[in-house]
Amino acid sequence: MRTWLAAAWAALMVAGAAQAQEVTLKGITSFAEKTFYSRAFEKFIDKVNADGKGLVQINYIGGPKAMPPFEVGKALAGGVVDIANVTGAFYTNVMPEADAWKLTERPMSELRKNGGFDYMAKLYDEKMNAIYLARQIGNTPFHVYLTKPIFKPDLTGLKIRITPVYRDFFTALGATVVQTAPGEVYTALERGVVDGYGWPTAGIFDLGWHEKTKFRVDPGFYTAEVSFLINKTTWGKLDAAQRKVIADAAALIEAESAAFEAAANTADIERQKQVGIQTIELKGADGEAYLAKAYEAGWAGIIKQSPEHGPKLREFFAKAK
Ligand code: 173
Repeated sequence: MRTWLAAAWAALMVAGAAQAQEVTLKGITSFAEKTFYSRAFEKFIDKVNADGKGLVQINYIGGPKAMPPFEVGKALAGGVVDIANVTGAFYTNVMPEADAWKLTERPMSELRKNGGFDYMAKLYDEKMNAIYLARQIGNTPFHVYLTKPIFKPDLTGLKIRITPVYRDFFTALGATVVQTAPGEVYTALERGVVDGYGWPTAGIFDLGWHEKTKFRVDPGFYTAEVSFLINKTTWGKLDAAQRKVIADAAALIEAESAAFEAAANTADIERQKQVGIQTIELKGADGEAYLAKAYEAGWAGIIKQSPEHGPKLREFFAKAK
């Protein structure tokens, strides 16, 4: 009897030690809830919460109503939130190099092999106490959207809403730039504070900007980036099974991103046309000069912000010339 009890007790203890308690992580998005750039994150959370029953759950705190987008990077670094959906342009105050993701001309699958991803991962570790999980947006260009037409690659005399993504390029094109979070774009357009804004191909319908937009400038430039990050201290406390739930869900989102983005971009270009947004196409030499200036100004800006890492990132990210 004694031996039996002792054995049963010992078995229970072992089971208890092996089975970690379910952990709940705080998740935040820097884009409005249920809008395009939050959608894949919401899908990721649903998957983690389904696959992670008894192991790990994410409590979705929400978007900019819960926390201003430009504060998400600091909150993640400090562990105020555990997991975030955010673009590098929103946390250049913590890690200026993150804005360089916009300049990648190779797919993430290649960057994960050529050393570029590892180089960035080290910066996330050192500068942000963070682990980079997945890039959910990496196949969508940015555009200039306008309320007034232009006829050449020149924004002189126009006031354009920006984030750090567009600052160097639009300034090089002669624009006067005004930085705002996405949540302030509609009002800025409505009040005539700006004559246009930078934004990727998809998503202008989410916050009603199509009502105030007359023109989209093509070609698109750069490659928009939105990614999932997790606080490193949080990650360090998870066991292998908990980490696997998160890493698998994240990998699935990154693998699906190209198709997910292509469908949204095609649909939104069509919808923009339907609502009367005209395309200003910079053709031939004008288009080439526009794109060349975009990358030249973009890299010059990154290298100025980070003379130590900028040139190295350019080697990994830029297309072989
Ligand atoms: O324009 C923006 O707010 C911005 O920088 C961005 C970046 C990635 C996706 C969507 C918007």
